[in-house]
Amino acid sequence: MLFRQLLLCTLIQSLTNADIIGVSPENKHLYEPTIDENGNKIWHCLNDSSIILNYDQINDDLCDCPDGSDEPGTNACPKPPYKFYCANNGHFPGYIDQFKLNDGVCDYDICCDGSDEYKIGGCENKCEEIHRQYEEYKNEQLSFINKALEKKQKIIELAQNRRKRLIENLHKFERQIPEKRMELNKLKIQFENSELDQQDISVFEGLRDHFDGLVDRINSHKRDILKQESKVQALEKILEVLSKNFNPNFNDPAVKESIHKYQEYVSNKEEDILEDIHETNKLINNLIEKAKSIPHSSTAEDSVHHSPPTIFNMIHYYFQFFANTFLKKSVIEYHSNLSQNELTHKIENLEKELEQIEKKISIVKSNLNLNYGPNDILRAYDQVTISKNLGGYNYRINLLDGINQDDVFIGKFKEYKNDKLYYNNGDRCWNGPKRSATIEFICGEGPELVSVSEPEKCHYHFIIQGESWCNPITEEELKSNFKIDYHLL
Ligand code: MAN
Repeated sequence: MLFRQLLLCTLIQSLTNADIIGVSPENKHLYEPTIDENGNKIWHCLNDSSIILNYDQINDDLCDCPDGSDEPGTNACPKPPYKFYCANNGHFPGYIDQFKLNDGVCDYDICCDGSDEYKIGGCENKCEEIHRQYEEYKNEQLSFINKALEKKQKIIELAQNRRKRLIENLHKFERQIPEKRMELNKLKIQFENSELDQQDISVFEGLRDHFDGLVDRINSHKRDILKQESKVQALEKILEVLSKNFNPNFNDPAVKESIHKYQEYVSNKEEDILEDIHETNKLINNLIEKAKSIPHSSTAEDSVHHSPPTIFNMIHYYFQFFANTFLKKSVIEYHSNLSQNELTHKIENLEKELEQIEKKISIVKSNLNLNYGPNDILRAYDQVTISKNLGGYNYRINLLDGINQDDVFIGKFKEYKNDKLYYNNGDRCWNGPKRSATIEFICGEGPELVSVSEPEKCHYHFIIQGESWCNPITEEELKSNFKIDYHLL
């Protein structure tokens, strides 16, 4: 009998030491007793070690410590430092506010073991069933989230492919620019040169003054020669008459010698002098005709005199120099067979083309700079329409474009900021502002519009759910999101 009493006392003693009700295993060490000089078990308040209590003052329903640390398992102190610990064996532990202890309500969502009502009782331990529900919920959640994350990955890949394609297009357009500019410069040079070609004159026209002077000169020489010739002919006539009619009987040696020399002169006289002059005339005429048929193409020196080099010719010159020196290949042709009109047309078209390419580059660049959310994920929703009839209105949402409520325009996509999409500049409300909207996203099967509200007049708030907004879920999140199905308890 004595032995049994001793055993019970020891058991109660050890239980009291080990398990202060409401204290979690990790805080247990804070509630270890100390033995004073008289051999009594004592304990110090947690926030003030100068306050010493008898060990049995813990959970005696009287608040002794300023921080309430002496009443972890009762509702005696207003704000104890730790919540009441429910062990919930077979499930996960819970921590409940002390004011909910022994209030006649079984708070199974926190204490499935019913320990929050340990004094009153009446709360059966439901941990087994609740844990079964939790496991079921957890498995459903994990299987959904795994599938959702797979889908999200595909959506991210789609978004990134779109980004990649945009970048490729940007590079393609950027590569076209120098090609087109070079082509344009070539055409401009050709146009410029065609202007010069038009001004081009034949060699004859260029040297006309010289030719005219030369011809005048030759003609005047010809006239001189003919004049001289007629004088010579007159002289010859005189000498001829003399040589035929002189009287040899006078025996004048001077006359005899002169007549003799005249006869010698006549027998050696060349008859082709005039012919030579004709030849010269013919030569000059041929030269003139030839000169008329040869176009005058200016040499570098000439162009300095005739027209100063333009910027295009200079660019061309240096480009050609570079190309000849480094590329060993001439790229630009100076002249074109096209007419000036055709060249002008081509230049205008090319300029338009360049302008369009530059515009496309700037559109693509600003698109690439837009914030489309983490991983650019919203790019995947370009051209996607999310529609739903809610509250009597049919909503059509194009995330990256705009929102419609039946025929009313609610707003144009403005930006993505702080995980939300903003829309503005919608149709004006009667006697009110222009319509605008905000979209918030939640994780779920989708994309689906799950709710719409109008928190302020004509400002709408939409909630869209979809896998794109799911993230890996932690055990802690699962535990806090879990809801008991009380019908099954
Ligand atoms: C329409 C709808 C409503 C809006 C009113 C404002 O009925 O667009 O959402 O509140 O106009 O007049």
